Amino acid sequence: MLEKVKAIKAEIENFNVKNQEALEAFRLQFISRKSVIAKLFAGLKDITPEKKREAGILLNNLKNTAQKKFKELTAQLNQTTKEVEACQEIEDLTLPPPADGIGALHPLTITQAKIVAIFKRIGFNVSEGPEIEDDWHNFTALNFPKHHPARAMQDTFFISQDPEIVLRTHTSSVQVRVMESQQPPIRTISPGRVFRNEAVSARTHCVFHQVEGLYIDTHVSFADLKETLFYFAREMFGQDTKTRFRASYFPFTEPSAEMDINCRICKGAGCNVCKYTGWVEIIGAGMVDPQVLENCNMDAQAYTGFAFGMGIERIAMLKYQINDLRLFTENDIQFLKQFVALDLSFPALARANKREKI
Ligand code: 2U9
Repeated sequence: MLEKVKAIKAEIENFNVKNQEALEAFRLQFISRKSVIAKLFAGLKDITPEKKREAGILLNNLKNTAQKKFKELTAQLNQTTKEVEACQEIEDLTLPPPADGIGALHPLTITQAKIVAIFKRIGFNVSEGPEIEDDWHNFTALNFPKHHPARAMQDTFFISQDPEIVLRTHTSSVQVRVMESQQPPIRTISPGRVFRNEAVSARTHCVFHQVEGLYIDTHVSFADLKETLFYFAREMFGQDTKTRFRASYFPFTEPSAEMDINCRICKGAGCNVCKYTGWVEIIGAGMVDPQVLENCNMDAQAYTGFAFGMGIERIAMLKYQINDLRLFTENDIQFLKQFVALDLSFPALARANKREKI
């Protein structure tokens, strides 16, 4: 009897099932009423009472082994069936796997697209130009004469000293090129990357992005400038946004001003961002200096113009409450993926965001 039990136990342990039929065969052979184990139990009646107890323990053990194995084989078969069914759901196994999230729009891309869309609605077009500029387009045409202290306002990366070739410190250089090649009316904005020789910190970076704007025509006035920037501020930050102008200085505009909006973060209560003033600066602006118009072959008697400039990082920080400039370049996925579903009302962004769902 012991030998027989051992042999059956080995058979049970080595049993494998590939399908439902094999599982049923196991059940019939080891579990059912007509199984080999049931037959061994039936034979107990012919054993002497002394050996019956020992044989009973042995057979109960074998029965438990068979039942445990049956449970395992059933679970294993269910799992295999699920996997096979999942594979069958894929119609064509030779197809490349679905894209696993192809990324999101960068918050600076979103912010730039919003700014561009706002100005496009009021008739501005977009102009682009080189990041590597000559001294004329980056400085001299914009009223930064050689050795003028204003040049020190924009710490510059030089590509070469003679001739002076620089990484552009602002995208106003693009607008000098526009004025040299086009006649008024000119209504253009220039978004793009600019470079300044500054240490990287939470508030400054050596590479950042700007949108500079220019409007040249007959009778363009400071009132036009103010209304344009008021409109921009309300479209960008909400219709309840308050604005104020302060006098300022830029070499290329006269008069010059800076525009503040009421702090969107503390709503005027006072916080770190607004340095407890309730106001934050978002834009520099002014009437284009007649000398700059002349430098760019425009008739300064016939035409006037306004210009403005803003840092895209600064607008994005205020809009999305980002407190460290370095986050824009670290590419931390946790930071970046927060911006996926924002602002689907902008067609270009909605199109780009749709790709995320592939
Ligand atoms: C031409 C003539 C004048 C563009 C202007 C500013 C004022 C300005 C800064 C904002 C923050 C740059 O990113 S920032 O550091 N810009 O304050 N930009 S007026 O003036 C022009 C542009 C083109 C031909």
